[in-house]
Amino acid sequence: MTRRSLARPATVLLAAALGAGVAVPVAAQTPDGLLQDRAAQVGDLYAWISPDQAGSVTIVTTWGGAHAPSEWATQAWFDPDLTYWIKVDNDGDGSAEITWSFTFTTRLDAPDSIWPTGFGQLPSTPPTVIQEVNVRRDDVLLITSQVPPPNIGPRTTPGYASMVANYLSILDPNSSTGRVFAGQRDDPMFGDLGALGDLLTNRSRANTHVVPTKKAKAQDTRSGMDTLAIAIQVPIGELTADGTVPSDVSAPGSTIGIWAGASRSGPGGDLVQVSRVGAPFIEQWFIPYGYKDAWRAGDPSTDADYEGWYLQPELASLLDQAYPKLPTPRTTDRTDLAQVLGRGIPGLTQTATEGVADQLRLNLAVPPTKKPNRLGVMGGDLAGYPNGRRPTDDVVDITLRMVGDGYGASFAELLGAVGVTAVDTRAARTLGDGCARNDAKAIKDFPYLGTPWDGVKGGRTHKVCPAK
Ligand SMILES: [Ca+2]
Ligand SMILES: [Ca+2]
Ligand SMILES: [Ca+2]
Repeated sequence: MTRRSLARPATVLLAAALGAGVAVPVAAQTPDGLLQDRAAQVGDLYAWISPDQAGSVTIVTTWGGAHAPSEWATQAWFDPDLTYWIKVDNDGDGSAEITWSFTFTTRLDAPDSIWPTGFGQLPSTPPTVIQEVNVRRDDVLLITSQVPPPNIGPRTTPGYASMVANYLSILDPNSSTGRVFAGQRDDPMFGDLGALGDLLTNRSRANTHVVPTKKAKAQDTRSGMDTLAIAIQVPIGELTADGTVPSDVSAPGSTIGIWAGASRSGPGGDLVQVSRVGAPFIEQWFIPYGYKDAWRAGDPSTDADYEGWYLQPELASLLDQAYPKLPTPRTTDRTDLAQVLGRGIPGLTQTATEGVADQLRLNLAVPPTKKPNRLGVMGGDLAGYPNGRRPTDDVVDITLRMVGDGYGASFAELLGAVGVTAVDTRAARTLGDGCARNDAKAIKDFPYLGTPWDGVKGGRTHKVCPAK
């Protein structure tokens, strides 16, 4: 196999997409595709039914990227000029019926102090900087709750792990239901994202890459890093269109679509949407640079414009070029990806009837699994991604295998039974990043994400991660 260039002119890609007969949105006049507004970046979106709260859905979002624990003074605060939000579509039209929004106020209780916090064991100083979160559902204020200080170290924030319980609030005090949390946690995203960014390298199979290097154990390049998280837990009956708790998996009203993003106050005070995330990796791996700005400002109800990028994913071609010894995945007519990622799996997660809509779809009638399989539906576990997303779901491996035509026998069979053509090439089941688990231990109950690494001890970055 000859070595080929991984670079392709954008015009070729655009022509390919246009050839699909699908409308492609007009890119902004000067798109750069770069999200410079770091605070507004949605890291990841998770939604699942936890076995310890089977009547509720937990939705977790992470913000502002990962930060080193010692960088808390500049990285571990929410931006008071942003409106962070989580939306739910419960009738399958791509538009939201429910919006929770989160705005933050920063209070300076000791403006004359040079020190940002007064927590811990210096009794003379009151906390200097206090953040509070105002939680609204459809613009109605539900609660104002305090944000914990970041995990600074044993003198300032001793006993941090048990402290989190003091910062959980009831989401809706009127009905005394649900819970909410906003603050620093371990970044739950795991993966050898550093190697993947280098021409889709799987470090544990680097010898088989078109640019071969010695293979090595995969590293979790997000290990030892913290992030900001906003989490809510909502009773299922408050999410459905008719207020009931669905029990029929195949009923159309059993699945909801979820997405999250942030809006910034623009000139004149209007909110301008600057980011959004539904299913993982759609923006990074499917939407080209010239369209990312428009994508981030968009709404799932108009995502049909982007269907061409699902049907002819550049990622399939890049995987083929990066791993020439693997069977060539289909690079056109990928109705499987448009269906699974953009519309949902018929009978399991399908919501939208027309076009694609980027949402994380969750079937509320599928009971939670006590011992989750990291490959979710691909691993025979119907309570995992792409049916919602649990923090333990290995969305890197799942996505790369779907795109690379390595669906696995049971997932391919499940899709075939509902009329979706999925290909399972045995060799393509090796696609992934060789990293199977997060470094921090999840806590047993809400908000589930692990305790943040403290600024003194720190965490180990690039930690070798388990392959299974
Ligand atoms: Ca709707
Ligand atoms: Ca982590
Ligand atoms: Ca992985």
